[in-house]
Amino acid sequence: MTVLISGGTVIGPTGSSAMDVLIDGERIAALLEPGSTRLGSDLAATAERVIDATGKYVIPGGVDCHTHMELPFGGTYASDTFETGTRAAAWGGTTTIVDFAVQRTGERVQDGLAAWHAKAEGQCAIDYGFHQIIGGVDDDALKAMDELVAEGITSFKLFMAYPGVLYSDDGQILRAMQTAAANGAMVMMHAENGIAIDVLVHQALSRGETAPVNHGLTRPWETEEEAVHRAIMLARLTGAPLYIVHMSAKQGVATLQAHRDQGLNVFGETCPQYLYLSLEEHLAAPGFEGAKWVCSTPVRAAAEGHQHELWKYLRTNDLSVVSTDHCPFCMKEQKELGVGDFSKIPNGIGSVEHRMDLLFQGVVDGRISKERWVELCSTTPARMFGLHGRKGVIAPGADADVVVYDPKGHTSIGYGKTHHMNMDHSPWEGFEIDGHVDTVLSRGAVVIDGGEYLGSKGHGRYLKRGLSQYLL
Ligand code: DUC
Ligand code: ZN
Ligand code: ZN
Repeated sequence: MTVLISGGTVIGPTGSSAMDVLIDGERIAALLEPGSTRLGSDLAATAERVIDATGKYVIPGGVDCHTHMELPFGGTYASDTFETGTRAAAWGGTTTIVDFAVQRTGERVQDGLAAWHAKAEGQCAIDYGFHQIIGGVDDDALKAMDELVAEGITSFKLFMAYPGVLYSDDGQILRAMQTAAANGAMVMMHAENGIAIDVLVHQALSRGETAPVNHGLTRPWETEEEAVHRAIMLARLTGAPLYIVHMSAKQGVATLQAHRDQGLNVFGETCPQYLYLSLEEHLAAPGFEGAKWVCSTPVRAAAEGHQHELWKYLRTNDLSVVSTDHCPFCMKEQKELGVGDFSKIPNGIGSVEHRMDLLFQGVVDGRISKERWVELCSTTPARMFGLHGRKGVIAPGADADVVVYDPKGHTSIGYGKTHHMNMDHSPWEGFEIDGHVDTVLSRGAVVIDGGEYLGSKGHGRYLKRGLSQYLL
């Protein structure tokens, strides 16, 4: 099928211009000046479908490089399946996810990966790739890292938190980084000092401090900054590239910035929850309500000024990517596991549907430019994780993953309003966005159009990824 998206403003990281976009099958065939006759005197008459984007933005579909569909966590599972989670992503203008396959301590890496393929295959509405969590670094796991790079899994997440579950000690991190330095893979780090945090958690509980707010109080910024610094030192020592996930402490990003300024291949990611939510307003909400916003790293105190600083670091590129860390849990029977003990609340917030809108609000509010919006949400994550050329750009030859976004539209986020994630509440209840996802195409197929879902389960394909484009 040929599709012509006409009359819109095409946005990329380096600028915006009035262009018509011609799609042929699954790929973008051409960008044309409006009214161009180079490919025919009346292209609109020959295209099988014309989408009128007059007054709208035409952007590359969102690339959310940090999701956890069906993640086993804290005795339960993240509540979105690949089917429900990728459908919700499509509603919000995200057309690619990179999810985390899990190897837990004692399991074979290849078995963890096979389990993730089995969960996702034939279920997804949009294209998907995998990172691999290495929860048990040993000789076999290190060998598996080399094998996986050849299979298109070119990034590995390690945890400095969650002792006894996914935690790697410094020696394990060092060995995994040496392997990555040799095979070209990216090391992704959950940078929190889990050993210190576990002591603080234990002490808080023994004092009877059991409410959700204690989740944040027992993970103070020092525990993040210390781990960020240690991870960077180990990366420096080994020569491995390092991407620090879900950064929320301004001090951690300041440390990252200092080492980026020295020319190290170290990168930072943040998520909408750390830009908009706070310990005071959300985690400390009355009763058990704060459990909705329990995630790790935690949402931090507005009084400490993290949120404002993180927006600044998005502008300076010390934070290069905004992902969601989508890890949804219902209140009923899931978050409720932690009534009377905050440490038993499953960690995670669902946002896969709202990232593009939430960051567009940052454009409206004058915090980032519209070009930076596209760069943070689409182009850089694609380049960072080996999808450049296919995803994250509107250019001839790229996959036709395109969003027509209405900057004059409006989106009311909330349960029973705009909400397609498999959750019994919205962590974004009441957020009003001065923009709207109108039309979404995934590899040339219209999946969202005028408030209707037209996609199908199984349309989404597995993406074998290359190495990061940011490395020499
Ligand atoms: N953080 C979360 O909030 N959830 C899942 C895993 C993680 O690191
Ligand atoms: Zn993490
Ligand atoms: Zn995560």
